[in-house]
This record gives sequence, structure tokens and C-alpha cells, in this order.
Amino acid sequence: MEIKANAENIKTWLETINTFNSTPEFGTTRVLFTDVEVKAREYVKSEMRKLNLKVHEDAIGNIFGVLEGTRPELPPIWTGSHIDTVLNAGMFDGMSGVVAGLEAVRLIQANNLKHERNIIVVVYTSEEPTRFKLGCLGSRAMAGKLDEKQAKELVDDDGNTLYKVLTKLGFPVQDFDKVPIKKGSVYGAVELHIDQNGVLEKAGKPIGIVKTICAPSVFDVEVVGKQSHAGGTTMEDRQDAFMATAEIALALEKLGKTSQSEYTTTTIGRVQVIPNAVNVIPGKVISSIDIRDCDYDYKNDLIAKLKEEIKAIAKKRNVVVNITQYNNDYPMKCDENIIKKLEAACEKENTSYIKTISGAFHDSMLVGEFAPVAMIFVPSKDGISHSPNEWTDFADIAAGANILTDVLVELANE
Ligand code: HGY
Ligand code: MN
Ligand code: MN
Ligand code: MN
Repeated sequence: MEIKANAENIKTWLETINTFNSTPEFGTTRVLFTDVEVKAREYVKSEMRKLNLKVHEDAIGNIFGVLEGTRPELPPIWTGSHIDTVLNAGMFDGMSGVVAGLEAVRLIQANNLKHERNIIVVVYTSEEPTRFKLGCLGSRAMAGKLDEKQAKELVDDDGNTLYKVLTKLGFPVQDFDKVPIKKGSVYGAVELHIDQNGVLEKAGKPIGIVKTICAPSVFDVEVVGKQSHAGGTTMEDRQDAFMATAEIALALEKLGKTSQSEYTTTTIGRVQVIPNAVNVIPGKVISSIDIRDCDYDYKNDLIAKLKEEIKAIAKKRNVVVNITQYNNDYPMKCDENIIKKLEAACEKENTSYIKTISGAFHDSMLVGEFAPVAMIFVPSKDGISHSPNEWTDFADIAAGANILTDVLVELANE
């Protein structure tokens, strides 16, 4: 490939997407279908059109930018990622994969690289669980694991359902049943993403080739005790919803730390204390629990153990605990054929790499339900992500875009 990826393009695209931000004073926040995210979508679609891509969207807002091949009737090749963020995030998680896809289709045209299959840059809707507590909504619907009924049940903190938000934004919700992708109708999908864990930086490698993507199970845990006076209620008389939640949190952490699997993670990211007043013993506490592993059975064993512990804590503290489970996702093994192509492309581009595991989930975890998937990782500085301090060198993303381009073209001619 004569013309190589240009880090300046990557920088411009990422910095422009980053202007669509509702918390410029503290990192980047671009929550699904808020006005900044809708503006970012419009910007990416306009950049796709400038790159001669034919743009369309489905009923849940997945965006497809199609670079026509010479045999468009064949199952296409996908690349892409997400542009929505967690709260007060960085500018690379997700966006790196979208702009690397844009740069890849630019390189394919600039180098006049022939390809039979269509190559499609995809922006998946809502990879982050920020608004609806469940992640990968767009790729989940593509995998046939999120239908219209569930879209009417997913509710944000203001009581809006996903379905209502989609309808208000004018998406063709009547075609929700057309979102699922038939197995075999996509020949392969390669996602570039930051590694979010510092493994590449520690190994001094610019590229990671992902073997397996760990999968989450997410819960809401509502603890109901007895709201009462902080001074008038003796320590013996309390049914303190917060202290019960704290004991559950420590039990969760212990299960994570003592796990036999090195890829187990357990996290409580959100806590709502009701009524949340200095001198009132909380009557109700709602917290989120995020449990992950690369081993599905191991994850479910841990969940069963946690539920036992919660039962015992509830009894001892005389509180009621209601658990709502959002998902129980399967870890995704990446496709050996594409992994081999990625390794060969790294050798061809004289770029060193390591094989690695993704502790973070990605859209590829669900796309893998209907197509062979693979992921290219680029290094996160100090392993930081989901933070304003997230950083990846633009040159590293450009190096990843070169590998991505090689493999997309190879797959598109297979
Ligand atoms: O949480 C995750 O693993 C992803 O970054 N949304
Ligand atoms: Mn993320
Ligand atoms: Mn991501
Ligand atoms: Mn992702």
C-alpha cells in the first residue's frame, strides 16, 4: 500500500467528534440520542458521504457507510465501532474504531485497491450502557437479542423508553423487525479499539490482536429497609438500606478478588440513596452491579454465590433485596481465520503485536453472533479509559488503520 494512513486525518476527525460534548469542562460526555450525540452522528455521516460512502440507518439507529465493491451481491465486510460515551469520558473509546474505518476506506480508494465485496463502516447505536443501563443496543438488536418489546421496556432516568426516543427522532421503528442480521450475511467484521487496560503499553507493542472478548452480566440491586431518624433510631433498631448495600458491595468485591479466573471483574458504578439526606437513615438504595468474565460458566457460578450472600445479608439486616438482571452476555471468541490475516498484515507492515484478551465488552461481542469477528487493539496510555485522562497516540491509531485496511481488502477479495 503506497499511501499509508495519515495521523493528521485521525486527529482531525477525533477532535471534531470531540466538540460534540455536553461536559467540556470535565472530559467528554456524549450520551445516546442527546443533542450532542445526534450532532456527532450527523457529522460522521457527512464525513462518510465525503468519502463516497452510501449512507443508511436502521430502525435502532445503526449507521452504515457502504463502499461499493465490484460484486455487491456477496456478503460484505464490516468495520466500525461506536461514538457514544460513558459520563466524563475520553475521546478515543469507540471513536478510534469509527475514524480508523473512515481512514481505511479513504486508503482503499487512494491506493485504488480493488475489492469485490462491499466494505461497510458501521457506527453501532449505544455501545455504552450510560442511558439505558444495557450496552450494545444496536449490535444486540442486530443479533436478534433486543426486539421492539424490550425497546419499550428499556427506560432512562427520565422515564423515556428507548422506543419512544427512537420514534421522536424519526427512526423507522415500524421496521424494528428488519434490524436482525441473518447469520452468514456478513462475511467478516473487524473492529479497531483502544485496549483500555495498558497491556500493550506494558509490552511495548503498538498492536494487540484480540483472542476473546469478556462478557458482562449487569444487574440493578434494590435494597429496601426502613427510612428513619439518624439520631432517634438506636443502632439495634435500624434496617439501614445503605449499610446492607455496603455489605453486599464488599461481598461482591471479595468474590471478584478471590476468583480463580484472572479475567473476573466485579464493579458497582452507580448508587442511588433514597432520600439521600444527611440525618436520615436511607430507606432504599438502588445500585448497579457489573460482573464480567471470559468464562461464561465461571461468571454464572460467581453470580449464584453472590445471590446466596445477598440472601444472608438481607435476612441478617432485616431488609428486602430485589434484583433485576439486564443481560447475561456470552464471551466472544474471535475468528481464527481473521486473526491469522491480522498477524500476516502486522508482519507485512513490519508492526509488532501481541495476542490479548479484552476485559472490556465491545459491539464485536454481539456481531460475533452472526458473523466472524476480530479486533485490533491500540495502546491506551497508562491503561486509562472511561476517564478524561484517556489517551492514545494518533500515530498508533494510524498504524492500526494500516493493518485494518490490509485485512479488510483481503477479506473483501476472499
Ligand atoms: O464497559 C465496557 O466494557 C465498554 O467499554 N462499554
Ligand atoms: Mn466504553
Ligand atoms: Mn468502547
Ligand atoms: Mn466497543
